[in-house]
Parts: sequence; structure tokens; C-alpha cells
Amino acid sequence: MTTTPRTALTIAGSDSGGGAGIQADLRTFFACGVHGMTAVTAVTVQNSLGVQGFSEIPVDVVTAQIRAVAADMGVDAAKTGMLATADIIHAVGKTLDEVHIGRNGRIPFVVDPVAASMHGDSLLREEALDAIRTELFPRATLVTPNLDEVRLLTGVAVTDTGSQRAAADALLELGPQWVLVKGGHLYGNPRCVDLLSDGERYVELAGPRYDTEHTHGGGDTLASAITAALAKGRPVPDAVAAGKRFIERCVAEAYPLGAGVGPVSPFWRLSQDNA
Ligand code: PXL
Repeated sequence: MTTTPRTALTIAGSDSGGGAGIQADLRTFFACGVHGMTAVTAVTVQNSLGVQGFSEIPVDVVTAQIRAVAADMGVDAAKTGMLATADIIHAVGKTLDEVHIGRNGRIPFVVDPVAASMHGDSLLREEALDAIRTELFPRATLVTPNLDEVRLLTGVAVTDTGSQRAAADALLELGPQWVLVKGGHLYGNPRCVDLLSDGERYVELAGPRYDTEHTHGGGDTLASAITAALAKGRPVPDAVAAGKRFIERCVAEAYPLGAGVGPVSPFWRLSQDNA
């Protein structure tokens, strides 16, 4: 009999184009060797050119998915992506407490505060930003905003590594245990420098910048790879370093698909050539 792998839960939206959201999370969990489970929050209609619209899932169906898998299969780590509405966020926060996920329990919880697609299409109703701050950040083991999300959540405009530190401090004020301020959108910098902090340690993680426009699903893939490492019991700094190495390879191997932005790809992780 084979050993049961660790489990990871993503609470996020579906991307019909298969590049981001639930689809990116599941294939990352698979590639990282954990069993992926899902609580779908919304169904987006999209392709490589952008998001044409979305429909949210009823709140009680979102929370029932979380309870169902937590009660029977167990969750070793969880993450959130697109949450769509304030009502969903409030209900998810309460449900996470019930099933001991997040800082109030013992199960690591990563918040990727998804607000918009990379095309700038909104994935979060406007009033929901405050709910991310008040309901999710205080429960989070780690939050992983990009620079647009940092500005929306804290008002801090990051322009260099100095202001990245100010952003980390502003985010920590909102209550998460750790923050990862992703610097990938600082295009003037020839390296991608992310800053990880718990308020005591400030760790700069620098990596290569690849010359590709195909980065759809990059944030989701990073947060999922970190969540998978946390599910395996790795401490946060190790999990983040592992996640960063993973996403770097996925960006290096991103491929064009459709007329717009193609997805990052974890295909390289498959040990056998399935072509
Ligand atoms: O990459 C952020 C993201 C998350 N979730 C869904 C998305 C996107 C970006 O398009 O569509 C469902």
C-alpha cells in the first residue's frame, strides 16, 4: 500500500483558461507531491486575453466544502486566492476557526490577497478589501501580496527595496505572522527581490528575472508551492525559499497559449516525459 501524502486545501476561484486560480493551485500541489483539495469560491469566464466575468458560489456552499474535507480527509495546510465578496471572506474566516486552520488553530494558512487579474480585471468586489484586512490577515501564517495589492491594502507605494521594508511593516500591523512582499513587479530591478519578514527577521530573497510575458498564474503557483511545503511541515522561511525556487523554474518554462498571456508551467517537475 502506498503512503498517503500530506494534504493542502485551496479556497479560490476557477480560471476557465486553466492558467491561474484553482487550476494552477491543484497542478502545483500535485507537482509538489501533496494531495490537493478545493473550496471553489467563484467561477471566472476567461482566456489568455482577460477575465470576461465571474459568478460567485453561494456562501454556504463555500463553507460546506471547507468543512467537508476538513472533517473527513484532514488539512495539513491551506491557502486562499480569489474570494470575490466580503460575505464569502467573513464566512471563510469563521469556518477556518471552526476547523483549526490559521493562527487561531494549528494548521498553517497562507493568504494570497488576490484583487485583480494581471490584465487589471477585478476579481474582488470593492467592499471586500476591508474584509481581507480584518478577517484574513489576523488569521494568516503568511500573506503574499504583490506590489499592487500592497498599495491597495496599506497605501504604501513600493518603489525600491527600502520602501519594500516599510510595506512589510505596514502589512505586519494588520496581524499576519509573516509577510512576503513580492518584488517581481519592480521592473527596473534586473533581479526579482522578495522580502520576507515576521517583524524581527527581514530576509531578502533574490532570484533571476526571466524575459517572458507569459506569467499568468505566477502568484497562485508561488503561494501554492509555499502551502505545499508548509503542509509537509517545513518552517515558513524554508517553505518560502522552496516556493521561490519552484516558481522561478515555472516562469522559466512558461509557454505561449492563446493570443494573450500564457501560463507559468510546472511541467518540468514531472519525472517522466509524457509527450
Ligand atoms: O492570478 C490571480 C488569479 C487568481 N484566481 C483566479 C484568477 C486569477 C487571475 O486571473 O483568474 C480565478
